[in-house]
Order: sequence, then C-alpha cells, then structure tokens
Amino acid sequence: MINFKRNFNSRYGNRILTLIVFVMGVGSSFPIQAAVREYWIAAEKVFWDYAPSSQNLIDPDDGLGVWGRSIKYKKYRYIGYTDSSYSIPLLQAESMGILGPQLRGVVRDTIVVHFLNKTDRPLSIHSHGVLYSKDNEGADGKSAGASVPPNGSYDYTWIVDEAAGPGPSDPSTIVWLYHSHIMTEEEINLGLIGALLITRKGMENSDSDPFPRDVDHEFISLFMIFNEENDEESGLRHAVNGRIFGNLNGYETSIGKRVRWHVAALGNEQDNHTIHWHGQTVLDHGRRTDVIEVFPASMVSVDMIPRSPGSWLLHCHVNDHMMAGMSTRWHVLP
Ligand SMILES: [Cu+2]
Repeated sequence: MINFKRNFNSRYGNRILTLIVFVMGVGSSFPIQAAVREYWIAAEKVFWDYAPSSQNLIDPDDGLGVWGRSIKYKKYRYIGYTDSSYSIPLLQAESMGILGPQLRGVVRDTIVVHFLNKTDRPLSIHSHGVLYSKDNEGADGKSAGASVPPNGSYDYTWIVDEAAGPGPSDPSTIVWLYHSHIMTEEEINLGLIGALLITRKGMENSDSDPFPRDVDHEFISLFMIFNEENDEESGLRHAVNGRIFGNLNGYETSIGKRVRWHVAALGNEQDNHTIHWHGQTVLDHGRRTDVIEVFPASMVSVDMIPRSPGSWLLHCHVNDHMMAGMSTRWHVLP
C-alpha cells in the first residue's frame, strides 16, 4: 500500500494532496483522485458514561429508572488523532458523544484512513458508500484490511466517486456510517461507530474545507439501543450518540441559521426509531415533516431553518424508547 505519511504534517488530521497515483487492490485497481484527505484513527478501550450528570435531565422527578442502575461501562471507541504520532486527539464536538471522528470528503477526493488498533481484539473499519477494493473493504474474510490484530495497523484507501456523493435529490452533503466489521454486531454495540459526510463537488467551502457552503451547522444523531446485559430491559441504554435522558449536549444553533441534521440508526430489531424535533419542521427530500423514520443502518440528511427560540426536545417517538431515555434537547438562540 502507498505510504502518504511523509507527505503530510497535519495538525488537523485532514490534509489534501494533489497527485495522481494508483492503488493496486486484489484483482482490481482504482485511480486515486486528485485530493487526498488523510485521517489517523485509533481504536481504544474507554470508560463510557451514558449519563454524565447522573440525572434524568428531561424529567428530573422520574429519575433514570431501571436504566440508571449502572451508567458507566467499558466501551471501545474510534479516536481521531492529528497525525501519525497518535498523541494529540482531534477536537470533537460535544454533540457527537460516543461517535468516532467526523470524517469528511468531497466528490473526487480520496480518503486515506490510517488505523491503529490499540485494543485487545481484532478490529477493522468498514465504511458505507465509498468505493473500495477488496483490501479496503474492512470486512469479509481474509483480504488485507478485513481484520487488524491488536497493536496492528492498516491504511484504508477509499475513493469518493460520484456514486459516493449526493444524488440529484439529495442535499449538498450526505451521511455514511462507518464501523468495525468482524464480529459486527458485537463491535457496533461496543461503540465502534462513526459517520462520514460527503459534499457534492463544487459545494465545498474550499479545497481545504469540505464543509458545505450552503449550510451553517451540521449535526449528527445516531439513535441506537446499546445492549449491556443480555437484552434485559435494565441493561438496555436507549441512546442518542451514546447518551440517555437528555445528557447529550451541544446541539446549539440560532434563529435563521441553515441547519442540516444527519440522522442514522444502528442495532437490532428494536432499533426502529421515529425521530421527532419539537419547535421545528424539517425538509426531507422535498417532504415536510417533523418526524423521520430510521431502521438499523438507515442514514438520512434533512434540513431546517429554526424559526422559534428555545430549548427543544429531540427524541425518539416510539413510546418504549422515549420512556427509556432516548431523548435530548437542541437549543435555538434568538
Ligand atoms: Cu426509538
């Protein structure tokens, strides 16, 4: 595999390079496209707190119920770093919670993810949406990137072709999930999950800033029930980005801003969620609504321009999930 490391010295974990080279996969080759965005991601064991306030911040009088018997667990996470020293973590918005680093690309880019497995079990990174050779799939058998052993590393190369970007009816950015894909269900439940945003070519702010120029704030919301104790109700954590009962902070915007929500779900058959915003409607591919339906591994991007100031609920509208804490607030300043 091509080693780009010496070409970069990035403090931001996202540098571009103009170059045309070829990646040779097993039985296939893809041209690397003009801009290369580099990321350094380590998988690490962490303690995760589903409710750092130890309170039900939605209905304080109700407390955390059976779902609060334990709120801290050993989890595994993808942690982003600025460079190959894996010493300085990337800054990450508080609202992203347990999610891995926010990856971004623009159509025609190439994304190179340098993965270092600092845990005690083999892991991988498999991304939805992008173009990859078998060795860059991060899944399925014995190909090179399918299983990275403890203390091992691997460089994944993903091509952001037209088919990885927004379609004709999509907004200027769309969301893809990435996750580990060996014991997939276990690894997702452990917390090895993140999101990749792809911007339509020409809608990026600049070559170095892939953020879409027609949006002021982008938020990611992963609705997922983590199973901590053999499917016992008291062991289920009905979470938004890994936080329960209003403990996810950082969804902050203001009146008139152009806000895009990238909503996704993961998990099992109970992870059928109906995401509801109070105070505001969203535009979902031309359809006006204030509830978005997601199934496990669904990914959808919707837009809004907040019209009413306040701290508003954002919650799953499935009764059992709502009662179990799948709820937080988003804040609209005047
Ligand atoms: Cu739900």
